[in-house]
Amino acid sequence: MDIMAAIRIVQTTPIPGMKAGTSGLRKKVVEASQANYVENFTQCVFSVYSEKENIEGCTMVVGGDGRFYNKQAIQKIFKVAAANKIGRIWVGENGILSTPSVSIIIREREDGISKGGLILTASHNPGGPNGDFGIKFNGENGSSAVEEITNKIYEESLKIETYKIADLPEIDISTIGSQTFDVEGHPFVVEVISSTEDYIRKMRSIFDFNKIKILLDRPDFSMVYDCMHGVAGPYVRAIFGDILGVPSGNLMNSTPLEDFGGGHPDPNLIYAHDLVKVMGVGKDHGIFPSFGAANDGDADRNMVLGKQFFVVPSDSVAVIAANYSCIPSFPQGCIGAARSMATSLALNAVAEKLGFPLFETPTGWKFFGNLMDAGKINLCGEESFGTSSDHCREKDGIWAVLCWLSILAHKNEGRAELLSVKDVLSEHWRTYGRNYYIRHDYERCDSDQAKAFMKSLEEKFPIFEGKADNFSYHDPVDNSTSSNQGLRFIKGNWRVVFRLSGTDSVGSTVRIYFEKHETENLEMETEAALQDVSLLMYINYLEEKNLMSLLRIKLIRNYYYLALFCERIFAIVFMI
Ligand code: G16
Repeated sequence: MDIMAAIRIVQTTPIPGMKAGTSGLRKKVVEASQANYVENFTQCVFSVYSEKENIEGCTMVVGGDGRFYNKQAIQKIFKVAAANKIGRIWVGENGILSTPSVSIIIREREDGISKGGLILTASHNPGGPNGDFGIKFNGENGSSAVEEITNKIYEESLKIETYKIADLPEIDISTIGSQTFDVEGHPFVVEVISSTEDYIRKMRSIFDFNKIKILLDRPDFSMVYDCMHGVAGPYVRAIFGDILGVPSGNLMNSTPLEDFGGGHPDPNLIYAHDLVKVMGVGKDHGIFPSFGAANDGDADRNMVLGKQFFVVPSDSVAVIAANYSCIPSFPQGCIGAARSMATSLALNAVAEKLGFPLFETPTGWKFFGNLMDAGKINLCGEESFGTSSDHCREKDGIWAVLCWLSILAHKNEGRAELLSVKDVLSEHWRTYGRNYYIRHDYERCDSDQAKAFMKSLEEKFPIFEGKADNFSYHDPVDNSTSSNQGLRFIKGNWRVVFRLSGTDSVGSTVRIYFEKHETENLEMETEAALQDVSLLMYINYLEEKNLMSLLRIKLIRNYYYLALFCERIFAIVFMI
């Protein structure tokens, strides 16, 4: 007989700060684990969503990146969901589901019957009791909720007085199978599903695994994958280990850990240092693998490396666009692409030459969803290590790695000598030019100071001799406008962008992006190529007072800036 559970109405009070950032709510565990936090948020999601959709008896997906506090949060979500008359929850085994796999399950499992899902992730942010926790709501199309919805959830969170909860027992999520409860006459089913099955099926339908295997079996090719102890591990072991035959020793950090092994699960040159070392990036000689890849905590970001070589994410999406027809499910190539404004213009060069439309959106994957739903694009990418297509409505780290392997497999067909990742990039730059690109981050700045700093920059617009503006996006599909999305300074072949991060759990991060397009000097060091651009900005347009207060916090970690700073001092001394 089904276990019976009663519904209770619990008195609560609003908890400030439940405003979604670039992608959902991200908070320190200490804050998110306070009484009523998860219940308040979940109740607000269901209250807002039920105004739009009839959710009684519906199916929803729940899962996340396996970080600390997810398991407790999942049990709380079950209780609130049952009391709000949700009919069934698909939860990943042990609560594990990567962000792109949730999107695929929402869209495709049982013909897309699900009305949406809750993803428990703070993405690339560190985990553990002192780390971050995150929760976000994805709608019926598998995409992160749009601002209209997240703003309503926030408004609701400011006035919430009660939430509903079903008195369910602790539900076992470690074994695949279903458990049914009788919640005051309504059936409530928790179905524990395989974390990987739906995702692997989808990847098989997109890629030619046999062709990729021919590349991986070449005696002159080897690859290493760093899962950074995030959620990618089970997917990577199944696809790259079991199906494609990559030795298990080459699949690094592939067990998901609640604290990501104490690391920062962000696949970039700083935090994916194990992989960077294995691949010999920055080393002159040695024996290194031909291909390296890494994903972040929830497996939606990707980093691709060649032997002693780093692929800049903005270049990565441009290379994929230029070679899209190498991937079996895109025989027509790119029908349209989108990039966030801060992402380099490398994709524009491909769009121009190959003649497909290009959209420039604000930062945040959710902005791509409308364009995909309207059939306007089938590829998108961001500088923040995100790339994906319309096969789901999230960025997809493993998909991007498989794209790269498909391109390499295609280009190496019948070749005696291996065409490397670096060779692919050099060929790309010769055809489309090269966008030298670098990002500087000033983390954990005081939020008021960071805002004042941005304001002081806007005040410099009139004295800037190029074109400067505050980016605003008009969505061509739903006609909404998102303004204040970053400051652009453009002059000739270079561009500098400033924006505040939307993924901080504490304080503010100022991001500065430097870019320069070159058609001739294609093999320079990035820092050297951009030196004049960054120096010019730092010397002429930054408010010294604001910059200094930001830098006091960050100077030590920004070695590159330190070098520039010294040069600046020399330059000033020299001018005097
Ligand atoms: C999230 C969004 C991305 C966005 C990134 C930028 O990534 O999903 O679309 O590019 O944030 O973050 P910020 O605002 O800090 O620059 P993720 O991987 O954290 O979900």
